[in-house]
Amino acid sequence: MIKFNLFAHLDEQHPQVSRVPLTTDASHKRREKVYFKAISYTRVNTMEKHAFSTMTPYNFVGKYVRLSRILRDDRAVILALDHGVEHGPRDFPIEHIDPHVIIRKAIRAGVNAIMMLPGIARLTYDVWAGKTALVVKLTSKTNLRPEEQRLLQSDFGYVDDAIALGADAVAATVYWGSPYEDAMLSRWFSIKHMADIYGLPCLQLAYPRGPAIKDRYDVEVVRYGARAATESGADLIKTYYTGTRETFAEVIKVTSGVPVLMSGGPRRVTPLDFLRDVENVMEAGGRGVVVGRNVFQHHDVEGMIRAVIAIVHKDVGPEEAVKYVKD
Ligand code: FBP
Repeated sequence: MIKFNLFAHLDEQHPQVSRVPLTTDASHKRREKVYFKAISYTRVNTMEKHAFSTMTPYNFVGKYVRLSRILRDDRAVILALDHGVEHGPRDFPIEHIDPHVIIRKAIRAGVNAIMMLPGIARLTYDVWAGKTALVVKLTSKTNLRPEEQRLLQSDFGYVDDAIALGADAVAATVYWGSPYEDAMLSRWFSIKHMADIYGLPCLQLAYPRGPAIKDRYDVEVVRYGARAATESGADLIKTYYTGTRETFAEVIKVTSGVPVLMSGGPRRVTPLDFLRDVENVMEAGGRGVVVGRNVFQHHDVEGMIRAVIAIVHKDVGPEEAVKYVKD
């Protein structure tokens, strides 16, 4: 989560901690934990507290606080619910056409966060407020557009809207390789610029897609997108599953510790097929999933989410986890 030593100013006061080199994610986490503990409790002396409170910007703390509402034990299961625009209402089985129904079930199952567009967040706050974290997606497009325009996502709200809604993070898509990459990057950076000011983490849907890309799930292509997302300052990356544990591990390697979450994708033939993918992602070093169709197109949304949570958070195997799902 923390990619560089934001606590450099506290190192001098903690030589025993700062001696440990910051080479891995775990070492970053350890140092961050020690310092947070140090500044949180009265057993530190006033000088240290003073140093922290005067040198750590508010927005850093805000980003940390919000990320920790989404990532539990450094991992997350996020429900994606922007399909009404991205694909149209036909993505939803009739029993799940009302977003309240899906959200209620997802919350009962214990989902860590829900990613949705501002309009749906507004309509459903009575269900999710105070029960799960909110990721507001600020770009989208419909498939009603002419085909060539579908490689571009438009503004679907602003960072102010996300803040007004009480968001814990914002999200935006970048189609790496699109002829509109330039416009999407401008959008990404204007969102990120505002979000950074207010301490809102930015999730990037890093989707390689464009005329030069023959196979968007190819490991080289996904790796490239994930690396580009890292270099564009994403706090969380959501990207395509490359089909195997080994190839997905290659993707994880290029993000320098920025958490990578698997994008669910079209519904798999059986729940077990999907749960096996989730296990592979976790074994490869992924930090969880952002999933839509594979859970809400199943009649047992709750069971599917419970099964995914069991794998992501409890290291349960897919054959065991699938028992949560009712046929
Ligand atoms: P799924 O789990 O259903 O694939 O949802 C992930 C997601 O990125 C959604 O956020 C978005 O609506 C959809 O996939 C976009 O799908 P497509 O691949 O058709 O652009």
